[in-house]
Amino acid sequence: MNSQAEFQTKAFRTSSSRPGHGWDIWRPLSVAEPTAVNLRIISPGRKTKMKKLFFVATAASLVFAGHAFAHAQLKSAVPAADSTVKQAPSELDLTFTEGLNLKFSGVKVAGPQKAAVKTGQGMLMNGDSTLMVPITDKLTAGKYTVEWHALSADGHKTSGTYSFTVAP
Ligand SMILES: [Cu+2]
Repeated sequence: MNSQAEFQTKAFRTSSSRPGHGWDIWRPLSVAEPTAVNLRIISPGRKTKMKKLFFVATAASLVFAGHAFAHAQLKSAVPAADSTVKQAPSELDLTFTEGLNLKFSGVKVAGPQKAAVKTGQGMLMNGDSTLMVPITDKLTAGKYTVEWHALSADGHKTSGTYSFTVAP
């Protein structure tokens, strides 16, 4: 190698390894435009972190989606939905999948010919997940519809309707 070729090689190496020179290496990185340069600065460790973040975000969205179906749904009732009872109940027990906020939870009961049934002050039992509502009217034979609304302790509203029949 002659001395001039050696000098040129050194000069090239020097200029391309100096910050501020060799713009193809030190060009500004753009997040919106993933380039080979961008990908190169993401170390294997950072890739793993991003994978973890993606996993956490996916899991979180699944949890939220699942929760939309989970909060304060009616689990069971006494008298049970679609049941026929011989004895007129003196109270309704509605058990939910979550604890309720009593102030914003309650029932409306309608009897045959949609006549309103008088109910007393509801109360919560069973870790606030069972709403007990006294029935002040004496229920006669017929089909009764319970329209319930609930506010769960986590602040979500749900509502629903079920019926039972009194057949002494
Ligand atoms: Cu909820």
